[in-house]
Amino acid sequence: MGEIRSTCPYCGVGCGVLLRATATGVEVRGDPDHPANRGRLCSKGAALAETVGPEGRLLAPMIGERAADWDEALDLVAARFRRTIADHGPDAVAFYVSGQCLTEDYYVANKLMKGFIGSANIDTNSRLCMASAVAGHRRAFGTDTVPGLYEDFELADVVVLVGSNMAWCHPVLFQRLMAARAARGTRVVVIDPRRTPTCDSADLHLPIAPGGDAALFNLALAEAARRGLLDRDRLRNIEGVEAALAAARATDPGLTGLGPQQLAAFFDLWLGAEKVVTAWSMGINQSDTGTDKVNAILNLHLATGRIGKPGAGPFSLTGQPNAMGGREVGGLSNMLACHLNIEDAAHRAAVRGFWAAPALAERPGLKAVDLFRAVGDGRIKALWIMCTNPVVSMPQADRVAQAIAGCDFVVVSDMMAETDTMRLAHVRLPAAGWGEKDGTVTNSERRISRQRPFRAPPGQARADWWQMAQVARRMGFAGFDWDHPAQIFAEHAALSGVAGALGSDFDISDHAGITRAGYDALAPFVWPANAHRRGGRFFADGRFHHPDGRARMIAVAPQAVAGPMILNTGRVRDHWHTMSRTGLSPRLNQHMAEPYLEVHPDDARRLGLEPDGLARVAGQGRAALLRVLVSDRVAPGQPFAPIHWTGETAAQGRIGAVVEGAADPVSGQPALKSGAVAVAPFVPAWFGYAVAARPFRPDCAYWARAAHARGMTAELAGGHIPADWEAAARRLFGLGPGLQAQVYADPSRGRTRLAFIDGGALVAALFVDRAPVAVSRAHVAALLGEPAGPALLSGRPGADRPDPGPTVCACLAVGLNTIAAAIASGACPTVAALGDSLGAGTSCGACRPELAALIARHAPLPKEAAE
Ligand SMILES: Nc1nc2c(c(=O)[nH]1)N[C@H]1C(S)=C(S)[C@@H](COP(=O)(O)OP(=O)(O)OC[C@H]3O[C@@H](n4cnc5c(=O)[nH]c(N)nc54)[C@H](O)[C@@H]3O)O[C@H]1N2
Ligand SMILES: Nc1nc2c(c(=O)[nH]1)N[C@H]1C(S)=C(S)[C@@H](COP(=O)(O)OP(=O)(O)OC[C@H]3O[C@@H](n4cnc5c(=O)[nH]c(N)nc54)[C@H](O)[C@@H]3O)O[C@H]1N2
Ligand code: SF4
Ligand SMILES: [Mo]
Repeated sequence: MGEIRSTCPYCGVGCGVLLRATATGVEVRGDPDHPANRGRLCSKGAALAETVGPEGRLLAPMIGERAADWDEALDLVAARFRRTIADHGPDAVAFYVSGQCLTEDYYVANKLMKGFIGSANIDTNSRLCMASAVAGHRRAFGTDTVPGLYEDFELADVVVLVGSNMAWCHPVLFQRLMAARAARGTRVVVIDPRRTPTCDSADLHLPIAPGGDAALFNLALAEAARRGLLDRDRLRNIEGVEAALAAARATDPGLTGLGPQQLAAFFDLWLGAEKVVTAWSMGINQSDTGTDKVNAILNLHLATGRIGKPGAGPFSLTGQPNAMGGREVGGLSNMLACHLNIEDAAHRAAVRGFWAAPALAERPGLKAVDLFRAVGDGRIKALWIMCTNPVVSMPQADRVAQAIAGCDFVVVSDMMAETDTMRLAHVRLPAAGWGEKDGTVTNSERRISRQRPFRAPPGQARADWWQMAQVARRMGFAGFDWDHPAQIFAEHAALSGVAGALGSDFDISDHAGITRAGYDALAPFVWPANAHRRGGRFFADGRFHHPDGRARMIAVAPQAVAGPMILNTGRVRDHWHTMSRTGLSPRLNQHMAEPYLEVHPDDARRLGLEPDGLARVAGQGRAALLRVLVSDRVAPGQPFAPIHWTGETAAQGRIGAVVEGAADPVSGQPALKSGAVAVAPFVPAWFGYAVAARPFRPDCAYWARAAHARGMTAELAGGHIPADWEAAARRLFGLGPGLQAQVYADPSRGRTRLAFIDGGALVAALFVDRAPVAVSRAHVAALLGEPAGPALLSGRPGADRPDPGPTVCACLAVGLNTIAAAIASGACPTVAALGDSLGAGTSCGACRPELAALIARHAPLPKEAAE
């Protein structure tokens, strides 16, 4: 069979992939012809084949704990929604969907809720992600338009990354930027309170005070005016210039937390180049002043005319593969479809007519935070959650869990049988996943690409659009009888033509007549795509989408984030959100295997936190237990924790439970990066490390488990010491009393080591210590299934087999110790030399910033050599 062209299901870069189905799964490589990545993939894209196995999939619709067939499940969902609406009105039901839905899924959900049920209570996890960018764009431009293209990162002279850890979160676009930097000397500025891996490849890192971004961009605007750099022609077509300038001039530089030299360096770089791209993501959006921060950035680009030109413009990096597509179809509760406004009567009339909608929603629905509040207090009585895991990812996550648990009727559609949200559903619907689904996604540069299946879904799993359309039909609604996503795409494209005629930027009416064959062959394209305009940048002509054609500058009064301990949260390189898929990949689990709290050495000293010990992080009256990572990459008072651990993968790793998430008044997006917390050491009676050939679920105060190529590994810690470690270990691993055990115990040091042997091979091992267990994880886990030798319990390889240490390069599985040794020997003074001798960093390149940092740390040479 030939290769199938599809798109990576992870980040908003939207890389093209080539898939070849094999007897056991799939081979994945970067599509050299896809304009987003030209063949490149990052570690997550390269590991896709490891995440499409049957493990954990939900295979049949479940009503309670009983497997049902689709007819019964869909009839039940339709009946319960119909009855709830009849008894309590349309606003008593809600959908909560996701930027990982395909455009076709999203379109159907939005049409059903806003056109036929007659409520706008459909919101999406994009509220946690893109809502402030959307609101900022709409305020400035009149519509939610990302003006630029990826090639602008390659054409710019200065690229500013603000609130973005691009090296880890948009790795392939970052590699494109790094290639341009190597070729033409692009200057890169990173604005982030943390010194992230992205900073390691930057010319200037500004460790901004949390929330200080609006002040910084305001000050740059005032400085631009002072230097006479405002674009007088452009200003004539902008409203609100004077007020914005006045607010900028009144800004207190103290709010940025930066010194005069740092500010001057930034102004010189930004204002000294015509071709500047300012790209931002969650460090800007996820704030209770996120919309103002976005507008402070847009103000500066508008006022200096650096917008809509090759190599110049503001650029909102989208997170999820279809965050942009969801915005196009109107997945947010305050949008209509195709960038039309729900508040506008003419827009509503057009959509009503096009859909022949019996009950078009008249006003915006509830935004995510309020939506779950309404679930909690019983105003919403029937809820359908699709393709997202809010019990982990929402702020106040325990309250969200309680709300869902208390709701009369909850449907969850997911690929996986067990997620923290799935566990609370009355009806669980098995969703087709990546590799099985057929549809389109839109990436950060407005490029629409096809996802194509390489196999049929397992069991009875079905596409999300099909599930929604079936329920709509069973509720008695007409207009939902597609039998292929191509028809939905065509309908959406036709509606976009109607929207375009009303002035919407989103118009892809070129494709309104697309056939099944045309859809199957559809090549990636950038919108708009219609008789007037195809692709390209917006606003080059100085015209905007407000009714008067003018842009708006917004007067922004910056505010500081206050508090002695501000919890910053975000992502790690090799995991995707709640890990339901990346957690299946042993390679990806090697990079970071535990939930952790990164704290500055001063905080650690002050609070009595031990390196590698445990910390209790409390906020909202809830706590998480995390491994302590002491590091000066974070500032004092600004600890950082990753978002990826769940009730499935850790005892108390759900960081959403401790985040309050006050919402931005304009966008409704919660502040997910600035929760007030208290941090204290958690001192357990024992620490443990366990490995087993078969999956196990620990039950102690602290645990974090991860899939491994040979089974499963777990870090453990407990409050009290069991009377009999051997019995406790057998319970932990589910092993009978018959199985042979090797035991080593040193009670004086609180040390016990147990290995269980079956048929001469190691099946499980437990290492217990009073202090954090010092064994080579990589070595011990690799012994699973191997013949049990005498040195099994030493926990270290013999002198002949050096310990590679934790994995740094996930693609080629090169460990930290191996790399550090190569650097220290003087043989590898550069990242390129490490690649030549060890292969590290030569595949996806995502670890190159870490390699550069390791060179800086271990090399007998000055840092410049690492560049
Ligand atoms: N590996 C990986 N990649 C991903 C994802 C993933 O789960 N894993 N998820 C995807 C999704 S959905 C998204 S939304 C994107 C997110 O991509 P990013 O936004 O790049 O990722 P985050 O780690 O959430 O946050 C970015 C940075 O914001 C900084 N920050 C915190 N507060 C402030 C502040 O006040 N000002 C500034 N300037 N910075 C601040 C944090 O220190 C952090 O380094 O990543 C996408 N890509
Ligand atoms: N504190 C804090 N919280 C955050 C963030 C942060 O930075 N800090 N970031 C926020 C952001 S930007 C985001 S985007 C969210 C992400 O948060 P979530 O959306 O909750 O995270 P995912 O793990 O991606 O959830 C997707 C779910 O859908 C399932 N799934 C995958 N494919 C399909 C499919 O095709 N159909 C269906 N029906 N299901 C499927 C997966 O198994 C998984 O359970 O988290 C937000 N929460
Ligand atoms: S950068 Fe990585 S995660 Fe993002 S789309 Fe490309 S391969 Fe996938
Ligand atoms: Mo996101």
